[in-house]
Amino acid sequence: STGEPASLDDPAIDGVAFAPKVDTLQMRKAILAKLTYAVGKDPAAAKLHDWLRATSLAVRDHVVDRWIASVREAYRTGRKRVYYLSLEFMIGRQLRDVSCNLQLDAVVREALAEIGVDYEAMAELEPDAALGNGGLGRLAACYMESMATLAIAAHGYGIRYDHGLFRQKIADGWQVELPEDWLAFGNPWEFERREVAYEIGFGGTVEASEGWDGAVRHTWKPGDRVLAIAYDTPIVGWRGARVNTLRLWRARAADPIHLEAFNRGDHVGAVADRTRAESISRVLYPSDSTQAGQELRLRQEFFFTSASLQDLVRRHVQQFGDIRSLPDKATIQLNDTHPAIAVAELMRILLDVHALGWDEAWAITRTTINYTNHTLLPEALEMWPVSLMERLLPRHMQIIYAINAKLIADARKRPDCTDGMLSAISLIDEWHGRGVRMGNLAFVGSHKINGVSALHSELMKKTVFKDLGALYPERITNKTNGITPRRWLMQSNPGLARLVRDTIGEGPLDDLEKLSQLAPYAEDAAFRERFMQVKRANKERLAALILEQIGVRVDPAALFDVHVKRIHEYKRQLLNVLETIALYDAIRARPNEDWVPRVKLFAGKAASSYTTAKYIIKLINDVAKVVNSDPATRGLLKVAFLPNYNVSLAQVIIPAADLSEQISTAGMEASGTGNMKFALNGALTIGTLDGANIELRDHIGGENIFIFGLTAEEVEVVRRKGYNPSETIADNPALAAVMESLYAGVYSPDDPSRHRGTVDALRNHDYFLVTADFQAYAETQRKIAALWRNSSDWARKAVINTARSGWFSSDRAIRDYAEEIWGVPTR
Ligand code: GL9
Repeated sequence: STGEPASLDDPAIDGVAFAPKVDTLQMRKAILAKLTYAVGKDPAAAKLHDWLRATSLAVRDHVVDRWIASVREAYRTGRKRVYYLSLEFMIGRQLRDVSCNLQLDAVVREALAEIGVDYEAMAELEPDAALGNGGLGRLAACYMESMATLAIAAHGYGIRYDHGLFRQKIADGWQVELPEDWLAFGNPWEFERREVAYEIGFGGTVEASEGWDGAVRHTWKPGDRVLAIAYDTPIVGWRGARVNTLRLWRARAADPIHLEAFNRGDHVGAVADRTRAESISRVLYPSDSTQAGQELRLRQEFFFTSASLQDLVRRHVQQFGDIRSLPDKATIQLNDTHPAIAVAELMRILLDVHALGWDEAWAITRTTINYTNHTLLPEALEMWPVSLMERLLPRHMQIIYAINAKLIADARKRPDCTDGMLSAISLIDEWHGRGVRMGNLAFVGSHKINGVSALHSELMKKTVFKDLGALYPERITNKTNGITPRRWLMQSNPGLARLVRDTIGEGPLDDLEKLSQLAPYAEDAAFRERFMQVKRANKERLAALILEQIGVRVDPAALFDVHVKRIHEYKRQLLNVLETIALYDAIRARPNEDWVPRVKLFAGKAASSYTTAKYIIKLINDVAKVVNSDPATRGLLKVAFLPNYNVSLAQVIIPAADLSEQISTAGMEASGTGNMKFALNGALTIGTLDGANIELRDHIGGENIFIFGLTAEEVEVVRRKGYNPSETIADNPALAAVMESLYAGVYSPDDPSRHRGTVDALRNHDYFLVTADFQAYAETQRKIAALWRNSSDWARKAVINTARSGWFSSDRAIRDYAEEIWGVPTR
């Protein structure tokens, strides 16, 4: 009932834009057929969930046609494939994304309208695939979409977690974590591949024997084994340019049950092994760079890395016959160090399974693998205890020691070699009770190592990879992050997308940098009016959501000042809250001043073990409670914390923002990607010179962004000299008053000491330099208020933000990876 079978060998998959030809009538019939025969429901009895499933399946048929064509094309042309290994893929909802990219959105909408189903309400029922924590996981999702858009033959590899990132509830102002259950109603977007199963070993022993050629061969005899089962999700590129595969692994026990134990009456013990094995793919590691449940995490990392490498090596050998050509036909991108064990696992496969010699195996490994670093935060640099590694992965530890010996020997040959250098580059850290430095392992095993913004890449060379970078300077490169405009403009902000199209045509849809053609319209009053009308409509929608979710009424005419991202001290939600309190004090002190009505909107999750971050959430809610119920600031200031920030909520919040808060301590946010999404949607940014904010300023112009605060270099100097926050506080009466009121419990009358720890930390150490940047931040906020009063000037800058953020498309980022790291063509 859908698609022409002939499209399976569609030559257009080589790069020509394509749209399935299907009319509303055909789509309606297809949806009804799916409802009847796949869902098994009578239309008269169908619930919205049933329609969602039927619609997804009807749309999916069009995806499958393109998918099969894409796979065939890769085999036919024998081209190089990109393998993107990531422990996180935060892909969000699929229906709108897929329909938009296949240009089926209008047809689906009309077909459902004819049936009498509310598309918007139905689409809301789809759960987010939240298989990630934050920026790193969302980046992987944007990159998968751009790789398909640019017609790169790419495969994503990760874990199919039963439970994605926890659901956040706010109870009495505190974060409460609830399990997330995205698979509860099944998942129409995945295809289970029972036949694609690999054994993943853990523990056991290594046997050495002499091979036919006299060389020593090692055989790893794992103590236990888990099966990795593949689940494939098609990833559709813009205009169906290509459909790639996201292959996620699920852990299964080799033996589902111990029958003997069961028959003995031990009904629980009979499935204990199974439960243990399957726990590997049970939950997404909830941490955002904090410590935790070590062994299971290491098992997860090895599990998905080994399955992915076995799979790609099998595919390569099957197609090309010879493992030696792997680097010509495959390139592997490690998304952070989580899959860094790939360096040792690929070596093991080449040495022990394919019987290559060390040098040849090492050359193949080192030309095939690349590594992206996403953070310089020391607590996020993975280091596994040597004892744990030796127990769980004995063969890999042998290989790591051998790599290390050669690395050290090479370094010793250098005239400038020092002991300090040797201990810094070593794969083994001897300082903290012996650990394997996964960052160093990833570095030495990689062809290219990239940071995610210009500043971050430079800092990488000066900090974590100072010595390795000096040894191998040609390896470090920068690839500034990007975001997909399909999700972050077309789907999330259809009003703006329509305005762009009406004004400058289709160009930006295929090349986001063509948005620059919008720039002259910043001077056109009628255009600005339409631009701000779109913003206004988005704000009304968000205002309705805020009211519905937390019962706070906000005025869509107010300045929407938005701070949404993971809650972390370095992201400095606290700086924003302190300034909010200062503003509240000022309004009450001078009620007759011409205040700009403002809504301070926050959202974000705190890692479950990160107590300080949880107190920040509670503080925001405490402040909200006081401010929102005070008649003195009615209509002038509202504070709102929206629970359960995720991709879908971001898609509603970001298009409605006037002001984007990107205020991390300079040098600490590797890139940020929210900053790009906001600018694209016409929000102005208040930000520090950190991460990609710097490049954002360079592209949109210093006059269209509000930069404040210490630079990364200044932060370094201030910290080195020893910062004294109490002096800064004493010099700033407004800040001092804020600190005192917090300390006195003005915002926590039920527990006056609740926020004293926060105040003490700021007064005594203030590692994140909140107080140091307070004055500059507060002054910049007043400038922003002044600009807001001149609505045409504000609108001009908003338009320019949209017009000049095309460079931040993930298509640009992926093109750079393709040309400079992977060596694969793009369309
Ligand atoms: C991060 C960085 O902190 C961000 O600045 C960066 O934009 C993204 C993507 O490169 O990667 N690194 C990291 O560990 N996280 C990031 O967001 N954390 C999470 O994803 C939770």
